[in-house]
Amino acid sequence: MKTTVYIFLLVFISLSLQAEGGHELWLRNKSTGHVTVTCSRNSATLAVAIKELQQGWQGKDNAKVVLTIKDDKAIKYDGFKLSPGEIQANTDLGILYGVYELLRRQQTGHPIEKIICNPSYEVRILNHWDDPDSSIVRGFASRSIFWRKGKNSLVVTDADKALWQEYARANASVGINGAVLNIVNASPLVVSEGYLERVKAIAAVLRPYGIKVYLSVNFAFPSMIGGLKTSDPLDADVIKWWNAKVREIYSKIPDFGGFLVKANSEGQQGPHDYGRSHAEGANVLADALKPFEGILMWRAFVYSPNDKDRAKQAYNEFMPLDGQFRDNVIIQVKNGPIDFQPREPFSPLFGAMKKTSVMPEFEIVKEYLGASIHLVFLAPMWEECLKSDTYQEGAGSTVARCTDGSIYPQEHTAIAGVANVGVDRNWCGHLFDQANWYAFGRLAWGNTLTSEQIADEWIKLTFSQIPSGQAASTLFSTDWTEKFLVPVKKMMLQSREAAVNYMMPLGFHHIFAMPNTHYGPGPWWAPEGVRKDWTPPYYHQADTNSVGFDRTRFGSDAVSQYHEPLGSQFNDLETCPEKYLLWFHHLPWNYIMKSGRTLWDEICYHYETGMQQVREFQKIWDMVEPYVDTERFTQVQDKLRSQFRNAQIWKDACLLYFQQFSLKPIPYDIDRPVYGLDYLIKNSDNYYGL
Ligand code: GCV
Repeated sequence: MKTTVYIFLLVFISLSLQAEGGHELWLRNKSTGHVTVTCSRNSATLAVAIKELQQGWQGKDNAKVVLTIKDDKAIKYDGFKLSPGEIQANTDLGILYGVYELLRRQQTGHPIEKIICNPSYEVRILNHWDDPDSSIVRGFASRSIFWRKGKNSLVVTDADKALWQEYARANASVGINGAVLNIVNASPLVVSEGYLERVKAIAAVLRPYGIKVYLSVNFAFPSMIGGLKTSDPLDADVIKWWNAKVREIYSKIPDFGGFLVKANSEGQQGPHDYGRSHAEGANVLADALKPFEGILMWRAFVYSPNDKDRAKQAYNEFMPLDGQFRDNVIIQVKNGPIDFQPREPFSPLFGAMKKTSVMPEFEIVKEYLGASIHLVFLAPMWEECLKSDTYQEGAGSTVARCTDGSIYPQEHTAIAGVANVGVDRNWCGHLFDQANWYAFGRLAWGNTLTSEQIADEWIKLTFSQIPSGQAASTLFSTDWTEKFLVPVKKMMLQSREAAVNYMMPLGFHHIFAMPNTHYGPGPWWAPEGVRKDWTPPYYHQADTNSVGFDRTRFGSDAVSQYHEPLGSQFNDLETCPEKYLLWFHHLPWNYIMKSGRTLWDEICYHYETGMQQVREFQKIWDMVEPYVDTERFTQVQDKLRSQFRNAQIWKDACLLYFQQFSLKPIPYDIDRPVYGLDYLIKNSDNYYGL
């Protein structure tokens, strides 16, 4: 009898779930009662705030909320004070953020308490790697939402505006307040008259939501499109050109945010081409932006083919320049010293400079973490970075505190995320990739939030089903919590570690089949003539005795770029965390790990564990089927199937390849490889299809 009732209940729940394509993101919830909102001022932003309250209100029916704008020193930037019947802020935008916080609390069943809520960073910005031809580099959600190809590429349609507005709303709801609209490998088109008009149109739609627009520019624009013979930053005509271009932009977009620059990196020109330093280059653009209060984000993603250890180069180039940059320059530093690998120790540039603003750059799009096929929740990776202790000013000098101005004052503070948004119906390609967009915004607002809290909120907002007229507080039944929320959250929180396990555990890094995708394994990939630092053997250095990159004091000495006692901890085998072992150490295959196993065996068990974790995710997802509409359920189920196959490929490829060096058996309690190494090598550019 009990079973019959249970089955009946499940069937009932499933039938009542409406198909959803995921387009509404975490903003699906509608109001369950009436609210009266009073505010003594008017503005486009306040109008949005009032509308949001009325459309998403899930508090007491016929309640009243007062919106108060007044100066309060306890409130920083666009922060706010929240209490049950009032939101107070210094700015209209602060009110809007307060509204989203209030609604989030209602819709996730959290009490509305008296709180002051200030953002950790002044600038919380998405970097779109969108090209004006509408393609997205490392994008997995189809084409750009900003740019279109073809002869009508500059026509702004109502559909464009509607999409940009939805995008702005989603960003504002999690506190994101800026967007760089084009890729760092910037095309000169973006600063041409026609394109600037389109930027102006985008800015107009984003403005009420507090999103400023920024552009990536190429250092060589003056000679590329300005008719000048040089782009030397100290040349008077070059300075004039930048000043005029900036004036032109601000004449169209008075609240334009500023520029992002990738210079002397991966073929992009920069000040070094003219014998000038990064600081000399950056300052010219910064000076042009300064009168308009614009900022310049200058990337530290630099590495040359000749360096013995790519991981050291950014620090080596930028540290000597500390104090030489203008105060509206922020050095944008990727979380890891190499790139956005599944796991890297934090970049030593965090906590290094004391007189220069530094901002973290995270990659929301999963370039190296399974594209939009694998389910990988990235908040734990970013949390790991933000909470890492740099020891800049003794213990407790976390990356978060070194970048948000808590340790050394910075004129500007900022954090960037490479966006994963495109015109796909669900915006990101994978439903769970929406959680990464959400998580970036939440961490940018509050850099001490936990991944657990963020996952909890996102799941509730994305999957709850609100019967009309019912408030959220009654929504999260024990059944839903135990059978849906808890397992799905567990899956999300384990997913990044699972990816590390089946891709590159124990400090392995950059062992992808490199040519195009950064997707499948390719520890063997090293064609003749290709830059060594683009090939996996440069990073894993496997031979028949040993494996790993020696960055100790006997090796490249990258450990010395970290403050003490961290440098010594990484240097010493006893204290180096095993998760970074092969990042910092070159070790024999039979080195004994803390578990008592040999290094080789431990590697094998990690790959196996990762693969089994994905198998568990499949089971979890199948079990929660009754709580998700069919459309979203099947989408994720299909992708998990591919993820499992791909995890198997990663395991087989890496174990069979490294076994050629270790010459040891794969422990016999581990499932045997399914694919052969020759087959995997032959198909290494085609893993998506396997
Ligand atoms: C936009 C990596 C990526 C490139 C990217 C580069 C960067 O190398 O593979 O696609 O270029 O990082 O961050 O500039």
